[in-house]
Amino acid sequence: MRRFHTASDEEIKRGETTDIYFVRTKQVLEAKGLSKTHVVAEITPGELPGGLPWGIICGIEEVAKLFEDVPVNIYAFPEGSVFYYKDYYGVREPVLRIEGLYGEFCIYETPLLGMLCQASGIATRAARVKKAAGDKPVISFGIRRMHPALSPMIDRAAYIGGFDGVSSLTGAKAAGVKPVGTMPHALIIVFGDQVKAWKAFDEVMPEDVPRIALVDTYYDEKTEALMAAETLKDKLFGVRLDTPGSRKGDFAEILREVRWELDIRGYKNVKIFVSGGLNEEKVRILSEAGADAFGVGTYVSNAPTIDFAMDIVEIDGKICAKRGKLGGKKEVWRCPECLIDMVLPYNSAQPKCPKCGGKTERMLKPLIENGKIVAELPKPKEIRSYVLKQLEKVELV
Ligand code: PCP
Repeated sequence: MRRFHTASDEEIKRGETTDIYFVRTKQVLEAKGLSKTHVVAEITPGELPGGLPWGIICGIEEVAKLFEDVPVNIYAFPEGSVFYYKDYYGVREPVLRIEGLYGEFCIYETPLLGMLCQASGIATRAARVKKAAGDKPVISFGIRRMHPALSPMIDRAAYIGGFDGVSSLTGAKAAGVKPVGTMPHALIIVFGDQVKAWKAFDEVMPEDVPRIALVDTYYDEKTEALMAAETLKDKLFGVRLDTPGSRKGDFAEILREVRWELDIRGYKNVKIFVSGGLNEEKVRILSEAGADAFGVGTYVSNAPTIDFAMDIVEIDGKICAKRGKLGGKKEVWRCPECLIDMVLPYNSAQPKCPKCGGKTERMLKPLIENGKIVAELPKPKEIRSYVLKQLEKVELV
């Protein structure tokens, strides 16, 4: 009997989260002796949500685990790679290619797309928020907005996208980092007194937990921020403003006031952490207004999915395609300097970068060979560094 309405690892691995029409397709092909048809299938993105100029591919490690022991070959963009809806010449770019007997993998199209569409949507929004925040820390606070079964995937994708930390225990484990957090309003309300709550937090928490006092529960943020500074003195690392929408008004102005009042009294070292209803635009504005760190939840954990689709482009070596898609096996060549892509028929010569004339590299790298994972699956920390490097070369618009 299922405790929660979530699929187990075993059910996902057996392909039981698939759509019924793939099960029926397999039955028909088997009945008509066509399930051993060798196909080449490619995964391409539709237009990115809101017409975004680029995305971050995420979920590749899970795809590798899904196809482990499935006798096919898969070539994919390395996890964390920037991808585009269309290449430099306007050709839609495949981010993953599967080669094998269609009957062996047809039921896995649904979970495959699910793993890429959601995680890439989250990583893409996280990368945009991180780019808006620059070097300032951004923490993922969004698990409470989504089903808890997804917490490892959501926080891992936010971290890979460039976030500096995540709040959930399972998410931190999946990202290979320690969970990050401050204190909830509940702590202050149970004490019924913010000063008693801050002092208790300081007395009980181990040294390595930064003393970040929540300063918007009962009084004005400016007042509570000074109370926190006078209460914890040099032990106060920062104050968190999670100002309720009804009181937010000009949040940037509130921030400047808090900064001024702390500085004029010598609390220049006290950081200002903001959270609640943040998106990339608000992060940019509040950063300019003096915020030192951000807690971002819904905007990232509930990010729109990327509209990836899988299409067969070769049958038994013969080129084919449905309307709206381009037939034949392709390669994506990228200039690592300009992050410019060119999609070419597979056997085409290696092109030069149309912008800098530099050497290009293949992006569809071996992931699975005959069911065996052949790619080094990097740690989330390494993938995050790869993403941050690429973010230096792309613009938000
Ligand atoms: C929550 C948390 C973040 C909010 C939610 C998540 O605040 O502290 O600020 O961010 P989002 O708005 O981007 O989804 P509350 O539930 O108001 O407060 P508490 O911190 O007391 O849990």
